Amino acid sequence: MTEIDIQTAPHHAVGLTDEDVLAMYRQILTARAVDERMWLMQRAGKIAFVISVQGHEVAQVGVSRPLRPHHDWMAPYYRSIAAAMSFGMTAEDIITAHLAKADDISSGGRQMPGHYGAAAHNILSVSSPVGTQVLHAVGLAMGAWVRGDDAVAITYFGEGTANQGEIHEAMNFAGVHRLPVIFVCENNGYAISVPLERQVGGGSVAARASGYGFPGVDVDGGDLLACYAAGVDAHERARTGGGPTLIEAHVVRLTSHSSDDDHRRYRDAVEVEALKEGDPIPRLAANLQEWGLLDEAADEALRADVKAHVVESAARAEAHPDPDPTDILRHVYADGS
Ligand SMILES: Cc1ncc(C[n+]2csc(CCOP(=O)(O)OP(=O)(O)O)c2C)c(N)n1
Repeated sequence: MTEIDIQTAPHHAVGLTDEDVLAMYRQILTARAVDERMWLMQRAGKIAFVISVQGHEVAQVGVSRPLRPHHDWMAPYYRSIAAAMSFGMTAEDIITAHLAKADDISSGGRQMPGHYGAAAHNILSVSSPVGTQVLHAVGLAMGAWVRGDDAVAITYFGEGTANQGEIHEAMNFAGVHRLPVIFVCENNGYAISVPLERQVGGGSVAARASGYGFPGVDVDGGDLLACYAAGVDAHERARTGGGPTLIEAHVVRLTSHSSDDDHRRYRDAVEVEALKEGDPIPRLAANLQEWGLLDEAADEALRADVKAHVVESAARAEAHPDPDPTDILRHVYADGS
């Protein structure tokens, strides 16, 4: 491997050890492998619907890393596979949820795929209407403030969702009360088929933050260290009474919006082909090699290990029992069952 000056390694400069960065890389690879496996399972008729994290993994793992699992709170959205994993959900948990098995920790098989939630990991359940989770995160942050603890809430959403009315209400309220909340907008340039220029007046989501009275930060969502540094800064501000931060991470959506969509109907062939160049994973792998943390053989071994772990996780998830149809109304009404 390449020799690198320990004092100048860029990950050390943002406070990450070699082990930290390699663990984050493994998490990113795992989220990608889970996603790819689920597309195969969807095509095989085992999973009804997939909505992908592909292209967003680096941003999610980087920004989420500074948060404290079991202490801070997460209000995710449907692409939050890597974020949910950084709070403790496993590959098996994610796939079990998509298969709607009885012991799915998100909902016992009662939610549609992509609707993560895990009480044991402080992860709120995803709601289908886009944007509702942002108000929930502000509520969580207010709860922490009322209790007087230093918990922070983080929430994630797309730039299309950033235009919903409740996002403005949530951010304004959080700004007025300086609540400990981190808003993460993962801007992939599309809300299903609608491109950015038809969604966001002025083109920038981060720029809106000054109107709510807190910092808005633009970050390259393919740059792990920049995302991590933005997360550290936002977390520190929230935890110490400095109020909210809005992070806009610019990412690519490598797939169609979901398995029910075909992006070739609104992205031309040149754009679809060019997406691969924006894939953050090969870029991160190249960085890790530059920083002396990985060589090609080690990378291949790591990817093979991750793939085997995900294949085994999927097999275990498939073997879990299906829910009993007779208790379909459990958790729907307050009947105590
Ligand atoms: C209130 C509401 N309106 C519309 C929809 C349908 N819908 C689901 S995802 C989506 C696009 C959201 O795009 P964006 O927020 O940019 O996130 P991305 O999927 O690109 O990550 C829409 C319109 C919905 N679920 N809820």
